[in-house]
Amino acid sequence: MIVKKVLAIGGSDPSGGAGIQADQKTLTEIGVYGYTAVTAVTVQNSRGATSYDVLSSKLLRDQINAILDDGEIQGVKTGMLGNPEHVLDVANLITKNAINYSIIDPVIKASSGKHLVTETTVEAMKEKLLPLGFMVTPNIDEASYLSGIKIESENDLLKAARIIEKTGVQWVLIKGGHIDGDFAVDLLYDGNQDYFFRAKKVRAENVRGTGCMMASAICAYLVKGYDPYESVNRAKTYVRNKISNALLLGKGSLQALHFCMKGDADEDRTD
Ligand code: PXL
Repeated sequence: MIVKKVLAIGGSDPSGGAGIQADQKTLTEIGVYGYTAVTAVTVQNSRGATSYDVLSSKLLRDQINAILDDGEIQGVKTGMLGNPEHVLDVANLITKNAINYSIIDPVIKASSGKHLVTETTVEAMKEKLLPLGFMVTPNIDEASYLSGIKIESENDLLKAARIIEKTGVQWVLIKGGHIDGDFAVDLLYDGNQDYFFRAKKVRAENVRGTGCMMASAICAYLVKGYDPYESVNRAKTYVRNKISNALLLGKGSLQALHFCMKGDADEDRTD
Protein backbone atom coordinates (compact mmCIF):
# COMPACT_ATOMS: atom_id res chain seq x y z
CA MET A 1 0.00 0.00 0.00
CA ILE A 2 1.32 3.45 -0.92
CA VAL A 3 0.43 6.08 1.64
CA LYS A 4 0.52 9.68 0.47
CA LYS A 5 2.03 12.22 2.87
CA VAL A 6 1.12 15.85 3.51
CA LEU A 7 2.83 18.38 5.77
CA ALA A 8 0.52 20.88 7.48
CA ILE A 9 2.29 24.02 8.68
CA GLY A 10 0.41 26.29 11.06
CA GLY A 11 -0.57 27.25 14.57
CA SER A 12 -1.50 24.88 17.36
CA ASP A 13 -5.02 25.15 18.79
CA PRO A 14 -5.29 23.33 22.13
CA SER A 15 -9.02 22.83 21.65
CA GLY A 16 -8.39 21.04 18.38
CA GLY A 17 -11.08 22.89 16.48
CA ALA A 18 -8.72 24.73 14.17
CA GLY A 19 -5.02 24.89 13.34
CA ILE A 20 -2.74 21.94 12.83
CA GLN A 21 -4.89 19.69 15.02
CA ALA A 22 -7.84 20.18 12.67
CA ASP A 23 -5.49 19.71 9.72
CA GLN A 24 -4.12 16.43 10.99
CA LYS A 25 -7.53 15.00 11.84
CA THR A 26 -8.83 15.93 8.39
CA LEU A 27 -5.84 14.48 6.55
CA THR A 28 -6.08 11.28 8.57
CA GLU A 29 -9.78 10.87 8.03
CA ILE A 30 -9.48 11.32 4.28
CA GLY A 31 -6.72 8.73 4.22
CA VAL A 32 -3.39 10.47 3.84
CA TYR A 33 -0.60 10.65 6.41
CA GLY A 34 -0.52 14.06 8.09
CA TYR A 35 2.74 15.54 9.34
CA THR A 36 2.67 18.85 11.24
CA ALA A 37 5.14 21.70 11.75
CA VAL A 38 4.10 24.28 14.34
CA THR A 39 4.55 27.99 13.68
CA ALA A 40 2.88 29.34 16.80
CA VAL A 41 1.16 28.16 19.94
CA THR A 42 -2.22 29.81 20.35
CA VAL A 43 -4.28 29.93 23.51
CA GLN A 44 -7.90 29.28 22.69
CA ASN A 45 -10.99 27.23 23.28
CA SER A 46 -14.40 27.02 21.66
CA ARG A 47 -15.08 30.58 22.82
CA GLY A 48 -12.16 32.03 20.89
CA ALA A 49 -8.46 32.81 20.88
CA THR A 50 -6.92 34.98 23.59
CA SER A 51 -3.19 35.01 22.88
CA TYR A 52 -0.35 33.34 21.05
CA ASP A 53 3.43 33.09 20.88
CA VAL A 54 5.34 32.62 17.64
CA LEU A 55 8.12 30.03 17.37
CA SER A 56 11.52 30.99 15.97
CA SER A 57 12.14 30.59 12.29
CA LYS A 58 14.96 28.16 13.13
CA LEU A 59 12.61 25.93 15.08
CA LEU A 60 10.14 25.92 12.19
CA ARG A 61 12.89 25.11 9.68
CA ASP A 62 14.23 22.33 11.91
CA GLN A 63 10.78 20.73 12.11
CA ILE A 64 10.35 20.96 8.33
CA ASN A 65 13.82 19.50 7.73
CA ALA A 66 13.23 16.67 10.18
CA ILE A 67 10.18 15.62 8.17
CA LEU A 68 11.97 15.98 4.83
CA ASP A 69 14.96 14.00 6.10
CA ASP A 70 12.56 11.12 6.59
CA GLY A 71 11.35 10.95 3.03
CA GLU A 72 9.31 12.63 0.32
CA ILE A 73 6.06 14.44 0.90
CA GLN A 74 3.47 14.95 -1.80
CA GLY A 75 1.72 18.04 -0.47
CA VAL A 76 2.04 21.02 1.83
CA LYS A 77 -0.79 22.93 3.47
CA THR A 78 -0.15 26.20 5.27
CA GLY A 79 -2.33 28.04 7.76
CA MET A 80 -1.22 30.57 10.41
CA LEU A 81 2.32 31.78 9.65
CA GLY A 82 3.95 33.66 12.48
CA ASN A 83 6.11 36.23 10.70
CA PRO A 84 7.66 37.05 7.30
CA GLU A 85 10.57 34.67 8.01
CA HIS A 86 8.13 31.79 8.34
CA VAL A 87 6.75 32.77 4.94
CA LEU A 88 10.24 32.52 3.44
CA ASP A 89 10.84 29.18 5.16
CA VAL A 90 7.73 27.78 3.50
CA ALA A 91 8.62 29.36 0.14
CA ASN A 92 12.04 27.68 0.29
CA LEU A 93 10.47 24.37 1.20
CA ILE A 94 8.19 24.51 -1.85
CA THR A 95 10.89 25.51 -4.34
CA LYS A 96 13.74 23.35 -3.06
CA ASN A 97 11.62 20.22 -2.91
CA ALA A 98 9.53 20.92 -6.02
CA ILE A 99 6.32 20.37 -4.10
CA ASN A 100 3.47 20.07 -6.62
CA TYR A 101 0.58 20.54 -4.29
CA SER A 102 0.93 23.51 -1.97
CA ILE A 103 -2.36 24.76 -0.57
CA ILE A 104 -2.13 28.15 1.09
CA ASP A 105 -4.89 29.09 3.50
CA PRO A 106 -4.10 32.80 3.94
CA VAL A 107 -5.17 32.95 7.57
CA ILE A 108 -5.46 36.46 8.98
CA LYS A 109 -7.91 36.14 11.90
CA ALA A 110 -9.35 33.40 14.11
CA SER A 111 -13.07 32.79 13.60
CA SER A 112 -13.60 34.66 16.87
CA GLY A 113 -12.11 37.75 15.20
CA LYS A 114 -8.72 37.86 16.89
CA HIS A 115 -5.87 38.73 14.54
CA LEU A 116 -3.43 35.82 14.32
CA VAL A 117 -1.23 37.21 11.57
CA THR A 118 0.28 40.70 11.15
CA GLU A 119 -0.05 42.87 8.08
CA THR A 120 3.63 42.47 7.17
CA THR A 121 3.24 38.69 7.23
CA VAL A 122 0.19 38.83 4.93
CA GLU A 123 2.15 41.12 2.60
CA ALA A 124 5.01 38.61 2.58
CA MET A 125 2.55 35.79 1.80
CA LYS A 126 1.21 37.79 -1.11
CA GLU A 127 4.63 38.58 -2.52
CA LYS A 128 6.68 35.49 -1.70
CA LEU A 129 4.33 32.56 -1.20
CA LEU A 130 1.34 33.02 -3.47
CA PRO A 131 3.52 33.14 -6.63
CA LEU A 132 4.71 29.60 -5.76
CA GLY A 133 1.39 28.23 -4.60
CA PHE A 134 -0.77 25.63 -6.28
CA MET A 135 -3.95 26.95 -4.68
CA VAL A 136 -4.88 29.73 -2.28
CA THR A 137 -8.13 29.42 -0.33
CA PRO A 138 -9.21 32.80 1.10
CA ASN A 139 -12.58 33.46 2.70
CA ILE A 140 -14.33 36.71 1.84
CA ASP A 141 -12.39 38.82 4.36
CA GLU A 142 -9.05 37.40 3.31
CA ALA A 143 -9.91 37.73 -0.40
CA SER A 144 -10.91 41.36 0.18
CA TYR A 145 -7.63 41.98 1.91
CA LEU A 146 -5.54 40.23 -0.77
CA SER A 147 -7.35 41.90 -3.68
CA GLY A 148 -8.03 45.29 -2.15
CA ILE A 149 -11.71 45.17 -3.14
CA LYS A 150 -14.83 44.91 -1.00
CA ILE A 151 -16.68 41.68 -1.80
CA GLU A 152 -20.45 41.81 -1.55
CA SER A 153 -21.67 40.00 -4.66
CA GLU A 154 -20.79 37.23 -7.07
CA ASN A 155 -19.44 39.80 -9.48
CA ASP A 156 -17.04 41.00 -6.77
CA LEU A 157 -15.88 37.39 -6.34
CA LEU A 158 -14.96 37.29 -10.03
CA LYS A 159 -13.06 40.58 -9.79
CA ALA A 160 -11.18 39.58 -6.63
CA ALA A 161 -10.21 36.18 -8.06
CA ARG A 162 -8.67 37.87 -11.10
CA ILE A 163 -6.59 40.20 -8.95
CA ILE A 164 -5.40 37.40 -6.66
CA GLU A 165 -4.54 35.14 -9.62
CA LYS A 166 -2.17 37.87 -10.85
CA THR A 167 0.16 37.02 -7.93
CA GLY A 168 1.09 33.90 -9.87
CA VAL A 169 -0.80 31.34 -7.81
CA GLN A 170 -2.24 28.60 -10.06
CA TRP A 171 -5.71 28.28 -8.57
CA VAL A 172 -7.77 30.70 -6.49
CA LEU A 173 -10.67 29.40 -4.41
CA ILE A 174 -12.70 32.16 -2.76
CA LYS A 175 -15.06 30.78 -0.14
CA GLY A 176 -18.17 32.92 -0.21
CA GLY A 177 -19.94 31.21 2.68
CA HIS A 178 -20.03 34.45 4.64
CA ILE A 179 -21.91 36.43 1.97
CA ASP A 180 -25.53 36.98 3.14
CA GLY A 181 -28.14 34.61 1.73
CA ASP A 182 -29.34 30.99 1.93
CA PHE A 183 -26.70 29.70 -0.45
CA ALA A 184 -22.94 29.46 0.02
CA VAL A 185 -21.23 30.40 -3.24
CA ASP A 186 -17.58 29.55 -3.78
CA LEU A 187 -15.57 30.50 -6.84
CA LEU A 188 -12.64 28.50 -8.20
CA TYR A 189 -10.54 30.26 -10.86
CA ASP A 190 -7.41 29.15 -12.70
CA GLY A 191 -6.76 32.18 -14.86
CA ASN A 192 -8.94 30.80 -17.67
CA GLN A 193 -12.17 29.49 -16.35
CA ASP A 194 -14.55 30.24 -13.49
CA TYR A 195 -16.09 27.33 -11.63
CA PHE A 196 -18.92 28.22 -9.26
CA PHE A 197 -19.97 25.94 -6.42
CA ARG A 198 -23.39 26.68 -4.96
CA ALA A 199 -24.77 24.87 -1.98
CA LYS A 200 -27.56 25.56 0.47
CA LYS A 201 -26.09 26.63 3.81
CA VAL A 202 -26.28 23.74 6.26
CA ARG A 203 -26.71 25.49 9.57
CA ALA A 204 -26.53 28.97 11.02
CA GLU A 205 -24.32 28.33 14.06
CA ASN A 206 -20.60 28.82 13.88
CA VAL A 207 -18.35 25.77 13.56
CA ARG A 208 -14.68 26.49 14.10
CA GLY A 209 -11.88 25.41 11.83
CA THR A 210 -13.87 25.02 8.63
CA GLY A 211 -11.19 26.94 6.69
CA CYS A 212 -8.42 24.69 8.02
CA MET A 213 -10.45 21.57 7.26
CA MET A 214 -11.31 22.77 3.76
CA ALA A 215 -7.70 23.51 2.74
CA SER A 216 -6.44 20.25 4.27
CA ALA A 217 -9.19 18.24 2.59
CA ILE A 218 -8.38 19.81 -0.79
CA CYS A 219 -4.69 18.97 -0.32
CA ALA A 220 -5.55 15.39 0.70
CA TYR A 221 -7.74 14.81 -2.36
CA LEU A 222 -5.15 16.37 -4.68
CA VAL A 223 -2.36 14.09 -3.49
CA LYS A 224 -4.73 11.15 -3.83
CA GLY A 225 -4.96 11.98 -7.51
CA TYR A 226 -8.17 13.94 -7.96
CA ASP A 227 -8.09 16.99 -10.23
CA PRO A 228 -8.43 20.48 -8.69
CA TYR A 229 -12.16 20.82 -9.44
CA GLU A 230 -13.00 17.38 -8.07
CA SER A 231 -10.73 17.92 -5.04
CA VAL A 232 -12.60 21.12 -4.16
CA ASN A 233 -15.93 19.40 -4.80
CA ARG A 234 -15.08 16.49 -2.51
CA ALA A 235 -13.59 18.81 0.13
CA LYS A 236 -16.82 20.82 0.14
CA THR A 237 -18.87 17.67 0.73
CA TYR A 238 -16.46 16.63 3.47
CA VAL A 239 -16.65 19.99 5.28
CA ARG A 240 -20.43 20.15 4.83
CA ASN A 241 -20.69 16.79 6.61
CA LYS A 242 -18.45 18.10 9.38
CA ILE A 243 -20.66 21.17 9.80
CA SER A 244 -23.86 19.07 9.84
CA ASN A 245 -22.50 16.66 12.44
CA ALA A 246 -20.73 19.23 14.66
CA LEU A 247 -21.55 19.18 18.35
CA LEU A 248 -21.35 21.59 21.26
CA LEU A 249 -18.49 20.10 23.29
CA GLY A 250 -17.41 23.30 25.04
CA LYS A 251 -19.16 26.54 25.84
CA GLY A 252 -18.78 28.44 22.58
CA SER A 253 -18.73 27.34 18.96
CA LEU A 254 -19.65 23.89 17.77
CA GLN A 255 -16.84 21.40 17.32
CA ALA A 256 -16.41 19.20 14.25
CA LEU A 257 -15.98 15.49 14.98
CA HIS A 258 -13.50 13.32 13.11
CA PHE A 259 -14.44 9.77 13.93
CA CYS A 260 -14.35 8.36 10.41
CA MET A 261 -18.10 8.15 10.56
CA LYS A 262 -19.70 6.21 7.76
CA GLY A 263 -20.21 8.44 4.76
CA ASP A 264 -17.67 11.03 5.87
CA ALA A 265 -14.41 9.51 4.82
CA ASP A 266 -13.62 8.73 1.27
CA GLU A 267 -14.01 5.08 0.32
CA ASP A 268 -11.05 5.09 -2.04
CA ARG A 269 -8.44 5.50 0.72
CA THR A 270 -5.10 5.00 -1.03
CA ASP A 271 -4.04 3.44 -4.22
O1 PXL B 1 -9.14 29.06 10.83
C1 PXL B 1 -8.03 29.85 10.96
C2 PXL B 1 -7.10 29.41 12.03
C3 PXL B 1 -5.87 28.91 11.69
N1 PXL B 1 -4.96 28.53 12.60
C4 PXL B 1 -5.23 28.58 13.89
C5 PXL B 1 -6.45 29.06 14.31
C6 PXL B 1 -7.42 29.49 13.36
C7 PXL B 1 -8.72 29.96 13.80
O2 PXL B 1 -9.08 30.01 14.92
O3 PXL B 1 -6.71 29.11 15.61
C8 PXL B 1 -4.20 28.15 14.88
